[in-house]
Amino acid sequence: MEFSSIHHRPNDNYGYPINTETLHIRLRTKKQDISSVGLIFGDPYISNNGQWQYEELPMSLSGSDTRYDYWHIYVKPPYRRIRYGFKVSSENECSIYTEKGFFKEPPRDPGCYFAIPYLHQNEVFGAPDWVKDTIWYQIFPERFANGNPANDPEGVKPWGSEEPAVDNFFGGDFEGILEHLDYLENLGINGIYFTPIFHAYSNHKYDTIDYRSIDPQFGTKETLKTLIAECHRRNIRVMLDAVFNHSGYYFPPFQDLLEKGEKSKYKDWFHPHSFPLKGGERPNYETFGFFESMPKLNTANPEVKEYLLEVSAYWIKEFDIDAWRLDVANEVDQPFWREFRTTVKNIKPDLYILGEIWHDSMPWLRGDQFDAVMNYPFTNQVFRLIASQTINAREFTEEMTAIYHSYPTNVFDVTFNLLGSHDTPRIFTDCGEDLARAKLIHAILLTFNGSPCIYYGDEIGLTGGMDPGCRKCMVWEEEKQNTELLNEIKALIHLRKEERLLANDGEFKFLDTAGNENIVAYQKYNEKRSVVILINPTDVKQSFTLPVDLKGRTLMDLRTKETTQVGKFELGGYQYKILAINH
Ligand code: ARE
Ligand code: CA
Repeated sequence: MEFSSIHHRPNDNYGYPINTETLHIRLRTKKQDISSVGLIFGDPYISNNGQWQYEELPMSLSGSDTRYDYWHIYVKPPYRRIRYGFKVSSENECSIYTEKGFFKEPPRDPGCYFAIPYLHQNEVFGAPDWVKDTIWYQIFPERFANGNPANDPEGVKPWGSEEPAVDNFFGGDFEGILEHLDYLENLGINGIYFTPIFHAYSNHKYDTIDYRSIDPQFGTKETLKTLIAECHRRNIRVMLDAVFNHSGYYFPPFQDLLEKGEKSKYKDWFHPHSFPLKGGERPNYETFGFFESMPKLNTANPEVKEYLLEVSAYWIKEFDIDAWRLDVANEVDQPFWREFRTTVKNIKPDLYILGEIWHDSMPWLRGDQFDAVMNYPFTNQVFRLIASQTINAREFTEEMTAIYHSYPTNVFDVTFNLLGSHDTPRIFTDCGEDLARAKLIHAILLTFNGSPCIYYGDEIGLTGGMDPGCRKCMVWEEEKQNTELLNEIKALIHLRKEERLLANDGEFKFLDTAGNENIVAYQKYNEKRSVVILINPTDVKQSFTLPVDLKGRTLMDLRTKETTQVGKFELGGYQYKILAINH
């Protein structure tokens, strides 16, 4: 038995409440080292003649990555508190794993065990209910549609007449979006994430000049109100982008600092190193990256805090937005985000808070800061599987299993999954403009756990490389759209809305494909029903069998409505299947 690989900690992804009655407990062990695990648990205050009273329940395997096996169990401690340990068995050894180490026999002192002292309602991670039913669509407003030439910025280029550059403008605006809401409704999406819309100098608007005004090239506050009301009428939620890590160069407080230097009353709003302020390659003030146009805000300063929290509240109160996406979220101090959460949730309890973090994000997802993060680890793995084809199905399954176990399941259920964004090359380009692979990667996005997001234009096969290449003008001429891809994505969205299990109304697990390393298989299930998704990421036909517990049963193909028997399967190159079964 490999003792040094056995790991548990009673918090975060290893031990957490799903609700005030139920705990989800996980244990990590070395891959293929342990044959069974039991949970030993009891109430800390119940003993008999000085002997602690405990029960034992078997845990089941919830997945394996490259190095570890993961075991899990749900328990309902009657008094909302628990002490527990693990009975870990291999073929020839058995040991009791506790907070105080390993024992041959279960210790009778509850003080030896792991402790979850009490299940508090306000400590249960809870993202808004509507999120798991949401299919997002990301709009980069300058490039979606130009509905009003009168508000075009100076030097605007005719729509789509040239490649997107760091500094060109095409005149996209709110009226353009309003004109195409029918298109979006028809596509089936029910949430829109807008990259920044506040007054700013650049075409991407991440360099805010005024957090309380709309950029005149996009429209007025009135047009935004109309747009949001129209979205709500169609049951489409609206998410805005909050760029609080830094302001823009032309933000008046920064201009004041530039002008007055040390004497400026805004000195503590930023992080100047010396005076006078100098930009250039290495500015003498802190910035996002080394961009002189993006001076970093001092979010620990109470004045800055108050200012930004008022801004956050303003757009909810006055415009009824449903969500905030937080730019560069991991470079802003966490105490700020805790106050941010309290502020916005007090106004609108079901507001969704999405942090932009590309890395492991557990510290922000403990229920006191964000509801979700942009799931770039997912993006990277589906990219490697289908686009660059640098990993096979088994490796993908292992990588995703590791990601799955790095978060509580209720966090994973609402994570914001994306194939790309305004910060990455276009997925159609990444897939070598291969329609079959583009369809397949969207099939994963729209059947996977989490809340999926489609980057505008990906659905019609828009192309483009790295930023700024990925910010082309949307193509509206039907003859130039990839309608086959569009129809496939529409059908997948429709299915996700129809089949509750696809919208994360159940549990998730990867399935064993009995030795075939080229098939990805996952199951979403509850006591009554299962949906099984099969993916062939190779260009050749694959044969495989599914786990025995489904053998002999009849499955319904949710797309063709044909039925098949569980047994040996065949799946053509780049094909997928979505199958359902009632238990
Ligand atoms: C500009 C030009 C680009 C040029 C770039 C670099 O437009 O063409 O390539 O400069 O020279 C905004 C604009 C960008 C602009 C940038 C600077 O949208 O177009 O780039 O400002 O002016 C990290 C951060 C993450 C951040 C990404 C970009 O962690 O927060 O970098 N994303 C947000 C937004 C961006 C936005 C900003 C931040 C700034 O979504 O659109 O940029 O407000 C790894 C790292 C990640 C890293 C990621 C991507 O995975 O681990 O930390 O993300 O790569 O680089
Ligand atoms: Ca315009």
